[in-house]
Amino acid sequence: MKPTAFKAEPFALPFDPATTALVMIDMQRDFVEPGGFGEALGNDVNFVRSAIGPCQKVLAAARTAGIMVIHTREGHRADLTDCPPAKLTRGGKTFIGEPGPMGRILVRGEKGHDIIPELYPIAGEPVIDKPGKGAFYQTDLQLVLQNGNIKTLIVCGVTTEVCVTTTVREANDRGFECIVPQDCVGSYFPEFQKYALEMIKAQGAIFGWVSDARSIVDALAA
Ligand code: TIU
Repeated sequence: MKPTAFKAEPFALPFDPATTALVMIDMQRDFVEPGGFGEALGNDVNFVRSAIGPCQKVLAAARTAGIMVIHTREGHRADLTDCPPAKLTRGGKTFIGEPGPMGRILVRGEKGHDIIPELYPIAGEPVIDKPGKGAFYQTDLQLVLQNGNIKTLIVCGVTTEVCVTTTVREANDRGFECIVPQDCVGSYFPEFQKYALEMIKAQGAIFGWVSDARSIVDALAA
């Protein structure tokens, strides 16, 4: 594949497939299926499930194009020693580490913590386990990207205003160019979805670009 550009707002983003990675943020049962952390916080998971189909299309296009694909999962050690006490106290009906219908909420190794079958990683795709909202904090993501000579990130996943934009901000400060396909990210709150996306591309792409699944798929297939 030759270098080309993603159709995006506020302007097109040139990219080279050899230095571009897809980062799929936290498409875990705990956030997108009933009974997990998202629902425990009082949210309706149906709001974020619309991202699954477009994410499948972008994931398939990335695999076909042969670009690097990385998945992240938010969660904690079984003994919760890597979970800040302040994070443990926050939630709704159920808290991190407590039993739920898909195992202990947001605990590594539990069914709810794992990635949904529709977007499951295949061999060769790194999975980054992260204790925080941002994918760079206390993980080896930066090292993986640097070793892969990656400069551009296509960032998908949930939720738009929490783990997606936290990661995009972290990546932007580290010199990566981030593009977010708007239909591949989901929020439990429609107004947060709208404004989180507007913030990314405001002020001449202050910390990233916004696009859509179709434009990403078309550019990767070009
Ligand atoms: N609550 C919420 O919107 N999100 C999170 O807690 N984690 C992620 O976004 N992955």
